[in-house]
Amino acid sequence: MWEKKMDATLLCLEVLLLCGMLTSVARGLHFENVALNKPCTMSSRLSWGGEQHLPDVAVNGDTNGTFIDTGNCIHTKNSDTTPWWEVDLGRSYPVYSVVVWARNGYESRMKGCIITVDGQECYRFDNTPASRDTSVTCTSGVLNGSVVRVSKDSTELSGTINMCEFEVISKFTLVFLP
Ligand SMILES: [Ca+2]
Repeated sequence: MWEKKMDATLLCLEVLLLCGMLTSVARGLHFENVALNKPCTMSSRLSWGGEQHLPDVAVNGDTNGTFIDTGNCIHTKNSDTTPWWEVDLGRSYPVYSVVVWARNGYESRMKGCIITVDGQECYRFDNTPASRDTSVTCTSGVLNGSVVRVSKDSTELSGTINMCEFEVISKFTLVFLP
């Protein structure tokens, strides 16, 4: 009888320990925008605004959707029939989701855009997003890679890539906290 009581006590302790570990794990989940302030390049750049609208403004942390005068959004040339923009994360990350902030009133320009991770297709915007900020996950699941690119099919009515912020959300290794 005494041994059974001890077994039950140990079982209870193990359950409590497991619950405690799970709580710690939950606290340790860490998501981060790994594209923030990383180097970017793009196929062409609209000349409005001089040095404004450089490729890096899409990862400057500012989601403001006003294009003119803010220099906060990228815009490929209207004549560019194979436009693309990409960010180099510096090393390989698991890409859990991507958040795109379109230009105010120009959400339709996201239609036709294809997001790739090291050349692997992550997501294709078959339709105009319902809102200016859109969070998507890769259709085929989490992809690993260091270069995340947005490109567009030149047959789309508006071939321009015009967006104000692009976030790559990655999850880091679990951290056990007290
Ligand atoms: Ca921005």
